[in-house]
Amino acid sequence: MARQTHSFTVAPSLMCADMLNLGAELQSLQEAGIELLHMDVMDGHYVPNMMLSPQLCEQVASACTIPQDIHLMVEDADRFVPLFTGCAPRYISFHPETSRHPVRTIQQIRAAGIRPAIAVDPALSLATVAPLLAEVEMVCIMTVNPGYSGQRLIPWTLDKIRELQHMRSRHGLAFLIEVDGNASWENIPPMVDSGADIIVAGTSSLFDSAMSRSDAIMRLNSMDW
Ligand code: S6P
Ligand code: MG
Repeated sequence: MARQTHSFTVAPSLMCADMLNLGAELQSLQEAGIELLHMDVMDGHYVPNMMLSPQLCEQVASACTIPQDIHLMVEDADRFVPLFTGCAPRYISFHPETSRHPVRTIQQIRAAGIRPAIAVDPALSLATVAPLLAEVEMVCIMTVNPGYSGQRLIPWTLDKIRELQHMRSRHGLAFLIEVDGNASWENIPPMVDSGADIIVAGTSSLFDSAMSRSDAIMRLNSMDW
């Protein structure tokens, strides 16, 4: 049977960029036609690591025109959402178990003119988030545990991408499916075949230390299936 063509958007994970050379990194991503920047926010509580601040997101917004995709990995999503509206991102995603009333958090994001999204931890079942699917513009399936770059894929999370795609078509919904974690040259094809619309590209592909940024972008753009 012929494979179905399914294009995808590459969202570079900015925490994997060379922070001491960030201006040049942003310029080359913009020149390469990148359409979304994945910005990981970590509070040292929900995950045992700390990452990107609101100030940095605002500086990035003034240094380039690539829309931002803010991924909140924080204990209290409601408290963090207002901190990240200043950079006018395209999406804010949060982990629904970090909000007492996730629908209210979604409404708060939408009221700020930002597209609401949820991120699904590997251990969280899709049944748990099913009531939220009609409310969001994007669902991020995490294929590693939140907190760090450079981890290995949890293989059965690929089944969740496929299951989510089925739920979307069964209910006639239109949210995009993003996949985040160990999107390597080997893992991207099964992720996209399973239904990923957006691939978060980190150390496993775009920021692969074994190749130049431009070679990595070229390889990503020419991926064929
Ligand atoms: C992980 C974070 C991710 C990473 C990304 C890095 O907590 O949400 O967005 O930045 O997974 O990519 P890689 O290829 O190093 O796994
Ligand atoms: Mg992320």
